[in-house]
This record gives sequence, C-alpha cells and structure tokens, in this order.
Amino acid sequence: MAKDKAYARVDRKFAKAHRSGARKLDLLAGDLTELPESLGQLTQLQSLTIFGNKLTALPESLGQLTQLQSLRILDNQLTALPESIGQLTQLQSLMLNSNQLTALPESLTELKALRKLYLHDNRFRVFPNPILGLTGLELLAIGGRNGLTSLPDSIDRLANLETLDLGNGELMSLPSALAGLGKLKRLVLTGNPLNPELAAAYNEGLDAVKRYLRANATGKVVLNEAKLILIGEGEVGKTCLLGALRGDPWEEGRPTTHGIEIKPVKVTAPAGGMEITLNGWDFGGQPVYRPTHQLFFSAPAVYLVVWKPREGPQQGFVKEWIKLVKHREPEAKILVVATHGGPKERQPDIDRQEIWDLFGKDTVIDFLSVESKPNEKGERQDIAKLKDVIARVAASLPEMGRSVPKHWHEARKRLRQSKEAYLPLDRVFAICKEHNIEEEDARLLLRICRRVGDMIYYEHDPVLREIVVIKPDWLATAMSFVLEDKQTRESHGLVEFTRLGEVWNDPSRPAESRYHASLHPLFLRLMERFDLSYKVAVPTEPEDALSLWQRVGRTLGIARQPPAELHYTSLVAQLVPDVRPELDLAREWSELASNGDHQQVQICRIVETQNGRSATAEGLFFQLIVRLHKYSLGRASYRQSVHWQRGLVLDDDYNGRALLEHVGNDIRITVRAPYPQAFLAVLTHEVKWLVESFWKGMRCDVMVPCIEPCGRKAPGTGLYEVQKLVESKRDGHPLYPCPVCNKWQDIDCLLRNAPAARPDSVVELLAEFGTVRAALDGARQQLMVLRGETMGRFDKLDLGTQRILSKVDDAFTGLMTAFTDEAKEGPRLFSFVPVDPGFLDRPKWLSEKFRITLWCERSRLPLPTLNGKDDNRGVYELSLPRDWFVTAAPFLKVLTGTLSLVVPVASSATKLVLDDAAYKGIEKQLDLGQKSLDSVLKGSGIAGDWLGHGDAPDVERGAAIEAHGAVLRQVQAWLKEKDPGFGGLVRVQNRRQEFLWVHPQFEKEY
Ligand SMILES: Nc1nc2c(ncn2[C@@H]2O[C@H](COP(=O)(O)OP(=O)(O)OP(=O)(O)O)[C@@H](O)[C@H]2O)c(=O)[nH]1
Ligand SMILES: [Mg+2]
Repeated sequence: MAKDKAYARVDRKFAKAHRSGARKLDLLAGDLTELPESLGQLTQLQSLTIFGNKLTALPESLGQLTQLQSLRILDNQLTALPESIGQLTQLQSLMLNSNQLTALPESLTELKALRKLYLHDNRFRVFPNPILGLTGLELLAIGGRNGLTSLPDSIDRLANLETLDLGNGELMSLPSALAGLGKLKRLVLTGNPLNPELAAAYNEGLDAVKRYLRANATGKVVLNEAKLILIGEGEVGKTCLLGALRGDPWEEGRPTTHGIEIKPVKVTAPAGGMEITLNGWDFGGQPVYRPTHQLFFSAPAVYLVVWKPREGPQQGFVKEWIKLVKHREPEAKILVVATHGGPKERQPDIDRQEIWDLFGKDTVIDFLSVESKPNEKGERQDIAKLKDVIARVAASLPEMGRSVPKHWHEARKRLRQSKEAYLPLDRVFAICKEHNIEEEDARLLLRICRRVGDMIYYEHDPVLREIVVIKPDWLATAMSFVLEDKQTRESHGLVEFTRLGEVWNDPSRPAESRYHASLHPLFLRLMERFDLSYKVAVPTEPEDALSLWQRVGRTLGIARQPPAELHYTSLVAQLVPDVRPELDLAREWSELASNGDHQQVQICRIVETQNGRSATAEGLFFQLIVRLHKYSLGRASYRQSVHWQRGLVLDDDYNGRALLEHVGNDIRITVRAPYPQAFLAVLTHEVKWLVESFWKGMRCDVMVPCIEPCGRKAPGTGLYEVQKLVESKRDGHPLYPCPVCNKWQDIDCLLRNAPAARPDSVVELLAEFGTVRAALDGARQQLMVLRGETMGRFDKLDLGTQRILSKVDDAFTGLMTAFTDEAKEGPRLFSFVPVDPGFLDRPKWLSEKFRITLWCERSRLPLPTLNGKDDNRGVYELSLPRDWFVTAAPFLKVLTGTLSLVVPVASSATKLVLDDAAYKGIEKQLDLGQKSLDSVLKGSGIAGDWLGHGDAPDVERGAAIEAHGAVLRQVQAWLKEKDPGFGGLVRVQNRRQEFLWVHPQFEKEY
C-alpha cells in the first residue's frame, strides 16, 4: 500500500538523519498520513519541516526533540497536537497553519522560548486559551479559516506581541484590551467583516484602532441604526413613499427632488420589538444624478427600488437600478416597491422569477405594492406591511446592534441634530469637548464619520479643513443644481465661477434652496473632491488659484461677498460633449506613432465579480476625466484639451502620450512613448483601482490584444487576460491560443504589452547604475534651464534619456506601491550614513551609529533640503545592530538606489530647484549609505530576491515584500520612539486613498 511505502521511506529517512546527527530535516509534499514513532530518536534536530502531507496526528515521541527551535508542520490535516509538545522548551517558531486543529493542549504554555506562532487557516472557532500563557510571543497569526468571531478580553497578557495577524477571519469587533498591547507594531484585520466604525479606524492605521478601542473602554452603546435608500426613475413616487413611511400628511403636487433629501423613519422589528432608526435617503430620479448618488450608497442599508405600475417595470428600469446598487454594494438587501397601488390603479406586473434568477433571493428580498396617498379614511394601503418588511430586513443586517463608544455616539447624535447643514471645525471640537472627547479623538471621530458616509470633512484641504458638512443632502442638492444647469450643458461642461454663483443663489428659487455667496467657493472645492469637476487653465485667469481660495476659506461663516477677482472656469466632466472632436483628435493623436515611439495597448475589462459578465461602471469615464486631469493636454491652456464622453487624450512629458477610450463597458488605453510601460502602468493602475475600490461588486481584468501573426489578419481583435498569460508561462507553456482565431501566440511577445508582468525597472536600472546616473545628470542640467515651463519641458531630451527618466518614475512608483500598507504607520523614504565613516574598515563591527534622514515623498527630497540646512528636524541618530543591518540590506540597497535615481529629476517634478551644492551633498550621503551596504553585502550586488523575480510565484513575491516591509516597519517604530511627529512630515492621502508623507508645503495638494 502506498501509505506503507511512504511510511517505511520516512522511517529510513529518520534512521539516516539519526546516524548523521542532522540538525535540520524537511519532508515536502507527499501522501504521508502518519509519522513513525522513530521520530523521537532525532534528539539533535533543531529544525523540522513537514509540508503538504496528510498527517492527522503527531507521535508522542515528538516531545523528545528537545533541541528543536523551529517546527513547521503546515498544510497537513492535523486535528490535535500531542501533550508532549510542551517539552520542546527551546522552540522559538511554531508554524501550524493550514491544518484542522480545533484546540491546543494546555502543555503549550510550557514553551517559554516561543516567539512566533502561526495558526491561521485551522478550525479553532474560539480563541485557544493556552496561547494566553505564551507571554514571550512576538508574532501570532490566527486568522483565515479559523473563523474567530471574537478575541479574549485578556489578550493584553501577550504583552510582547509585535505582530498580530487576524486577516480573513470573522471578526466584527475587538476587545478594548487590545489597545494595551504596547509593543504592537502590526495589526492585520483585512478581510474581516468589521463593523463600519472599526473598519474606518483600521483604514486610518494602528494608532487609530487603539484610540477607538480606548474610547470603547469608557462605555459603549448599542446602535440600532441603518440607512433606508429610496431609488428609482423620476416621478415614480419615492418622495411620497418616504412621506408615507414617516406618516407625514399627503401633499398634492410635490416638486421633484433635487439631489437628495434625508429624513428619519422609525420602525419596530416584528420579532422582539426592537426599535430601529432608519435614515431615509430620498434620491432625485434624474439620470444626471446617478453617478453622484452612488457615492452615498453605503452599508448598513436597506434599499427600496421604487417603480410605478402604470409605466411598467421596463420603463422603471427596475433591473438597472438593482444592478446599480449591486455593483457598488454586492451584499445589499433590496425591496422592490410598486407605488400608486390604489383600487382603481393598474396592478403591478413584474416577472419576479426573472429578477430572482438574475440577482438571487438574498439580494432581492421581496416585492411589494403600496398606495402612498391616504384614502378618505386617512389609511394608506399596505404601508404598514411595508414598514414591517423593512424592519425585518433592517434587523437582519449584520451591522445592526453593533456597539460604538458611548461618548462618540452622543457627540455624533448632537452634531446630526444641529439645525445647521455645516459647522466650523472649532464648533465641532467644542461640542466634542462637551462630551469629554479631546481634540485628537475628535479628529479621528470626524475621519470615521467621513469614511462611514455620515459627514463630509477634508482635513488637508486649505479651503475645506475648517468646515464639517453635517448634512450631505444639503451639499448633494447644491451639486445637483449645477448638473441640471442647461447653460453649463450647452457650453459642454465649461462653467465660470460667476455662473455657478447664479446657479447656487438663483432668486427664482425658494429661500431654503438658495446658498449664500460665501459658500460658493466651498461648493466648488467639494465638487472637485467628489471628482465632478476641475478648474481648467485659462491663460487670462490668475494662476495660483489656491492662495486665493485660502483667503476666501478664511471668511468662512462670515456673511460677505467673495473677492471680486475670483473668476475661475471649471469643467463639469459629466457634461462634456458626446461627439468625438475629430479635428482636435487628428491634431493630437496621429494615425501612426512617431519615429522612436513605441505603442502599447491594454484593455481594462470591467466585469461583475460574481459571474465575470461584462458590466457598466456608471460614470467611470467622467471620474477618469477629472482624476487624470493633471495629464490633460489642456493643463497649460484649456483649448488644447481633447476629450468627449467616451474618449480622452493625455500627455505625461517623457512618459508619453495616451488615448483612453470607453469601448462598450471597457476602457482601452493606448500609450506611445520611448518607454510606454511606465505611463501605461500608471493609467491601468488608476482604472483598476477606481473600479475595484468604488464598485465592490466589480472587477477590472487587464487584457492585452493579440498580435501578428493573426489568423484573421486583424491583430488586436482577440484579448488575453494578463493574469492568465502569466500563470500559463509559470506552468512552462510558452504559447497561448488566441480566443478569437485560435492561433497560438508567443506569451512573451504578448506580455510586452503588459506592465503588470514586466520585471522590476529598479532591478534593471541598478544593474547599470553608472550609465544611468550619467544620463540623469545630463538631463538635470538641461532641465535646469527650462524649469519654468509647464508643457514641453522635456521635449529637447533625447529619446534614450526620456526612456531612462520614464523607467526611473516607474521604479519609484513600483517601490511606493509595494509599500502602500506601511505608509499607514509612518514615512517610507529615508537615507542613512554612518556617523563614523571609518567603521567600514572594521569588518567585525557589532553595532554602529547611523544618521537617518527622512525624505518627503512628494518632492522626493530630504527634509533638511526643504527646511534649510540648519534645521535638524527629520534627522536622527540610531544604533543599528549588525545582524539587523545585514537582514535589512537588500531593502536598504533598493531604497537608497531608488533615491539616487530620483534625486536628479525630483526637483523638476515639483519645479523646485536644487542648487549644485545641495544636489552634490545629497548624492554624497546616498553614496556613503551604499558603501556601508556593500561592505555587508560583500559584492553580492543588487538584492537578488528583491520582490522575487518577475516570474516568481505570487507567494514568493508576497514573502519578499513581507520581509522588506518588516524592515521598514522596524525603522518606523524606532523613529517614532524618538519623534512621534516624524520631523514635521504630514500624512496625507492621495486620490486613491493611499497614505503619503509629505513636507507641509505640499499638504494643500492633497
Ligand atoms: N395616487 C398616488 N399618487 C402618487 C403616489 N406616489 C406618488 N404619487 C404622485 O406622483 C407624483 C410624483 O411623486 P414623487 O414622490 O414626487 O416622485 P419622485 O419619485 O420622488 O420623483 P423625483 O423626485 O422627481 O425623482 C406626486 O406628485 C404624486 O401626486 C401613490 O402611491 N399614489
Ligand atoms: Mg422625489
């Protein structure tokens, strides 16, 4: 029998290891179901790995391996551990992930030397108590399939914990005691169904989570609250329905809803009688609002898709509305409600089965028909029944009954009850103070409210930072007036500030729908924040818009006219022309790429996550027009720009020119440049990020088109998914068939169109460091002359140099992307020099003092360069142990190398000019840092395992990033101990919500 053979083979292997006195033994993938007791003879073993077998138990003799320091039995089927494991008192690392353990033996607490314990993907369900006795533990991973729903209150007994990985579990909340883990540096909670407030805090970083938990410790309240979102075509009766649910008196001839109106509804859950407060969000039905309205769809919510039988479900676009919700909130609970259900009215006629087949009964919970208008007796038919169903669905939402910090809840309630639509920040702080919330906590509360969708607050924006919008509907209505404006539509979305003023303060409207002029600059800024518009460059208008805005911002709350000189022109992306501007397009995008440019194409294919079917991401292209406007051809003068509802031409200097087209549901991106990969990667990343972060029910697959030789003589017709090509290549297949013509094509050739699969630019660049650096120095000299220009600054550089510059950008972006997570906790860019350079001659050093300097990620310059030479903020001395330095060297080498590459051109990106002395000074420091690394790496050259190889399996790549990330986090922790303010760097968020650490002078750009 196979098992016996395997067993015998292992038995022999043990005997052999015993004879040779082996310290290390690995048993890799196989069919082993049990281990021979002879294991116990391997008393000299220090490391044992058994990976990918079918072991269900371990022999008691395991306990005899008292020299074991590392035991790894992963990816097996263990259901229990022997008691004897407690005898392994030398054990430092125990890896038991991906087994079927449900409990741990008490004896585990004997493992006093244990530092790392990996238990993820087992079957624990509840936190195993013996772990709490392992007080020396520094790392614990217990997420994944264990499905833990809670952690014990005494988790703080693990006082030495530095990393706690709970990823992909079933946690909704955490015990307050977790905040007491003083050494904790890394907490992983991704993939858990966290309650919205905790999720928001987690997105802010570890400090925020601790703050939130400490607030929880002072008292909690149970929240029975959710949103009730009413959507559907115009005039179907949404507003009347919300009125009926609230019991408001009937109003004949209601006006149409502009934007959104929010009003509360109270319901009682039929079972248990729980009182539930629902915030009813009544959305205006005009199609032009649709892209903006999705912004406000957020859990926890019950959705009502409203339609009118007289016009039919087809006319009411019932299916389209359900899709719109589902694309954004795949877990949404929807009720389909027919209005106008009076006795003389047409009865609802809708194919319920079809809808259930399409969306499932988990999504579309029920179909109802009501009459919102009261009859002579004042009764509204079936409204009570609808309320019951709403209450039942609301009560079943997972977020219902969650607890939040009591003080915070009270402050939030008080803010919401305020009559004002917005409040100055000081006032908000004062209210928080009355509820015993200090300013730092109040800031976090605001950030959480913003993430949860309750309030609107932008802390880094110079115009908006002093104001908190408490009533989002008030703002949505103001925005809707612009979207509805005929004049703006007729001028293809271009609108001057004075016109916006007229729209927002239209005397023909009732007083409550008019907005004072002092608010208009804020509204414009908020429209920009919501990706609805951007300010275009009109050469006659003042250039430094922000400084003017700042002045206006200061007048906040004071009723007075905005300064007369404020006359910007903005572009409302949703209103750009529908027809392609053929002439402009021909001018800026010729039939063929010019000499020396390479052209590459990628398609971002947008599909529903659930079934892979192509789907519409409503308003995606408009968001792209706004989000990518920094690359617009019109960035110096608006008239040069080329865009329409389904197309856009972009330019990024040496990184090339791009054409984006919205073809069907997909986005097709073509880039022409000496090195098109860099810009292509930036653009596909932006589209992919936007789709997958905004529409949780959608996915963006990056595809490449087929090439010559094409069976149909039409290369570009067939599309290949980049991910599949990469996997295929890894499995050793060099060719892949075309999905259209079935001809086999060379994967490497296809992938040349695919930045996602190319090797890391940084590795290539560092391999030829000398040449690259010389080219960059040359470019720097040329750019110094042209530094004032916005466009065309780089045109004079030769193609080879442009190519290198592009690659450098690419390398820098790659580095930042790899460490997106780490940026939550601290800055990512720093350089270092040994305090005593003489140490290089002492090969046996044990610990050495280094001077660490923090850099700004926006300007890509060290802090002292930005603050002035004599300013020592952001410069620290640290003693680094040699062991650590050696482990960290691969990461440090790439970091230092990348910084050396970006420094020459960094200054031109922000138009900051570095004089030669400063530039040389920085280069010298970086070189000295490199030398220290070379001395420990002993010429092994560039970090061989840097992010794994391009073709390496994801796990390996993941492990490499993880190891480098650990180095970075350690440096962040050391620096934070010395200076929690990180030298004055400000943590900001880019438009992708990724954190960056920048010098205060750049804060306003975010
Ligand atoms: N008889 C009857 N009339 C209704 C009912 N619901 C709405 N109406 C009528 O339909 C008109 C439009 O209803 P609204 O509630 O304003 O429609 P809406 O969906 O909010 O429209 P928008 O805000 O423009 O998107 C109202 O003026 C009512 O007279 C109903 O259930 N029965
Ligand atoms: Mg309405």
